[in-house]
Amino acid sequence: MTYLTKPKLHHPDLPKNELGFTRRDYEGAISTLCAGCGHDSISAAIIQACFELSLPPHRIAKLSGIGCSSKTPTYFLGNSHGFNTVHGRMPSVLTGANLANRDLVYLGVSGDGDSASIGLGQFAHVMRRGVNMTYIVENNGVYGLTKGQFSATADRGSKSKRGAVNPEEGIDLAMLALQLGATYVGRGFSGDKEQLVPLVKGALMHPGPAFLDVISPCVAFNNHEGSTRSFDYVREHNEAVNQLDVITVRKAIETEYAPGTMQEVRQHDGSVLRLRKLDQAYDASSRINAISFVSSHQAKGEIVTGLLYVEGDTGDLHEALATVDLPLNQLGERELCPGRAALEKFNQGLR
Ligand SMILES: Cc1ncc(C[n+]2csc(CCOP(=O)(O)OP(=O)(O)O)c2C)c(N)n1
Ligand code: SF4
Ligand SMILES: [Mg+2]
Repeated sequence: MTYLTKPKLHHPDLPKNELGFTRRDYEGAISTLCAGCGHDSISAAIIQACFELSLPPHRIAKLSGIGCSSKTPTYFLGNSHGFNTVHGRMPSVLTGANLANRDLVYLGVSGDGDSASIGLGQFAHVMRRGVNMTYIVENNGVYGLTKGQFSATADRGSKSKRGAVNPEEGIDLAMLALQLGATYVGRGFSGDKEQLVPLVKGALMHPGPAFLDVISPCVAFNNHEGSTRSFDYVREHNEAVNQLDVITVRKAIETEYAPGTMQEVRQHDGSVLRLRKLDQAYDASSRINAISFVSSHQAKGEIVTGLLYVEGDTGDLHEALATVDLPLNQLGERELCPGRAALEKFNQGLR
């Protein structure tokens, strides 16, 4: 058996969301990851975010590559669409699915090996093309599934469990996403659910390419002294710049903040992202500011977390390509097969 189903018993008083679903309706099979793995906390945050946003499970498509992180979609959203692709190829499959059916909410889940090594080219192009999706990398600095080799996000000078020192520069995927044009970029930590759940909610509501780098310690191979992806190291070097509140259009905006302590971003669908600034100097609406702030803090060994950058009113790949408004499976035969004359005209246009 490759997965274990959960018993269907529900407590009758479990809180329900606007659709009448409980949190249990957003869960998946029982996790077979190592006890304490950061990835399980990210799955819990995704479940919480989808439950709180009252997303209809059948309208979500979850896609992943290969790795412990890429196995996790089995453990959440058991009533949603799912596609487990080849190692590093999730972005192209997600792009194709999104182009065929723009009505679904796309959630790509990947690992640092999956996205920063074999899948780096795919990662770059899905960001620069502006695919409307939430892309989460569960970043532990190692290839967990194949027993703990350094991945391309491991910091130079960090130590493996057996004491080997990583001689290569690490890739910061959040910085890359910023440079490549993602319009919502955040960094979270699997050990900080209070920060992570709103980051995931904001990403799911965002109408463009949203990227989250979530530091997620691997307790089996990368949670020792000398690692820069251990629970202790991340807690000691975590520099949170803001705390996010996601206000959907259905909810009234009430909270008051002192001037200068809050940054508000209104999104395309009317929802509002409110950033309670923890660092007064941090401006999440400037891509250049985000790049310079994150890199200067990185040089001091600090891990900057929070919503690093967001653009309010953004377009996506469908807008750039001027595609049809309806998903392909809702088009009739006439639109899908307009006849020989239309094909001839189209071919002439390409000559
Ligand atoms: C084409 C191909 N090459 C190599 C592998 C072996 N492999 C499986 S998972 C993996 C790395 C996984 O690392 P990561 O994406 O960081 O996920 P983690 O297990 O750390 O969550 C590798 C190299 C593979 N499955 N397919
Ligand atoms: S090997 Fe590491 S990444 Fe994989 S399940 Fe265990 S703790 Fe998690
Ligand atoms: Mg990994």
